[in-house]
Amino acid sequence: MPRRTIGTLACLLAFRVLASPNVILVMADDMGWAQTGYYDHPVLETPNLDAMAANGLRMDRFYSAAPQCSTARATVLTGRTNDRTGVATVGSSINKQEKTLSAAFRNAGYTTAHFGKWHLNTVNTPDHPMPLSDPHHPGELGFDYWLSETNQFNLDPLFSRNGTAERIEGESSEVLVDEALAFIEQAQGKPAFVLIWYASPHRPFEALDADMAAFEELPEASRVHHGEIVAMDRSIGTLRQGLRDLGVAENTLVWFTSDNGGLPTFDVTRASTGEVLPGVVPDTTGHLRGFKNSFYEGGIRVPGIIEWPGHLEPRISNFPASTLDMFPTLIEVAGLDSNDMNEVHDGISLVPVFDTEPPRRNQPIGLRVQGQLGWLDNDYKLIYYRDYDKAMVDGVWDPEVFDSLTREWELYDLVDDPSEQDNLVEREPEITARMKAELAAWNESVDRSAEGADYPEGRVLPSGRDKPE
Ligand SMILES: [Ca+2]
Repeated sequence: MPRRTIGTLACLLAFRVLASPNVILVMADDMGWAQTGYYDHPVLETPNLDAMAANGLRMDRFYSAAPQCSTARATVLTGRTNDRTGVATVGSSINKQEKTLSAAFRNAGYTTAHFGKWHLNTVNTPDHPMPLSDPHHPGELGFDYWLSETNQFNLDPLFSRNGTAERIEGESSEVLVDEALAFIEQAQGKPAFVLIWYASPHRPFEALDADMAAFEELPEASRVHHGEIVAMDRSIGTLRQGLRDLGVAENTLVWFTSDNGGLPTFDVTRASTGEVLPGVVPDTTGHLRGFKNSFYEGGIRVPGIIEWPGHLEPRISNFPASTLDMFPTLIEVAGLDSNDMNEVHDGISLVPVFDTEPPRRNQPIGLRVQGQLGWLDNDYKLIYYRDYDKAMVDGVWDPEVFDSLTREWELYDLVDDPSEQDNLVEREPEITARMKAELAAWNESVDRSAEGADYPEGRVLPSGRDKPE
């Protein structure tokens, strides 16, 4: 081969390496916004998340675009609000007609893998975490490799490895990171797109004794819950060190977040089973109002960090951003084909935020779950909402009381009033009217998507493995 051709190839190869970084999306499950050392949590230390935040883009106004597990995960994988995708509520599955982030990476030559909690499938059998007969397992949505469980796991987790049940000894967050690092090491020169979706610190809680040692003063459930975060944080340290050891840290973007806000401080009794779910103390959301399932900030604002050594200067951002932005951002970061993203989508690329603080976000963040609506536009958030927590009756969450609540319009200035104590709907009629109109137009667009208007067939095909007619 002529020397010049070799040189050109080397250049092309170097560009290719730079243009196709590994991408690892790491997501905690039910970790509240305030549950990090870098926000000065009163009892919890998270040295590895703190180091990642100090070495990356720490986003202090990062949102999950839905306040619960399945709906939030749908926004990550499609770049669209959950109701466009078929994921109306917890346990729903993504329509097969959706264009997914994993498929976009695979089409661009990446090897793709999912590790951990999935919760976008419908079959959940007691003896198998996710059989191949499940038509919505990760392999059906663009993942080459998967070690997954429908929902919860803790110590010595039972996973489905590409459809085969396998129990693995160890703490679950550490198991997931070890497996993900092994996958990246074995990628054989291909760039890797990897999801690490922890089941921590979600209920049921289970932690190693050593990880709970610092929390002896806390009630039992809170002690174990925090112990799960300690293990998860340690696994993040293992991940960061592992990438350095493999020599790929500077060619790997790692994006950490949580799927929804923190757990309530009060006990909740499940009306259906009578099971008491103990509250978690200290407070999981800091000064933010509400918890998981809520459209208040405590339900949706979550930790957000992007680390990409050598490509992204460490800084702290207050730019409002969400899980809907992951798909457009990664198209730009990894040079994916924009035709591999659904044309109607809800986020924006955050690449400009990597090194500057844009004065405004031009695309508001829409929220829509089970008839409740939200429109987050820079400083303001408008919600049409009934407060989940108002359905607590003598410590028991009552679905009948919840159904009887009427939805109300609420407007908050999130900068002046981050705890959302002062409803401005009456005092700011112009802002309210403008945001209501924008929200109404967006809501109609989501209705059209939900009916299948964005798909080539013009309708939603039956789910499962059904092929277009
Ligand atoms: Ca969750």
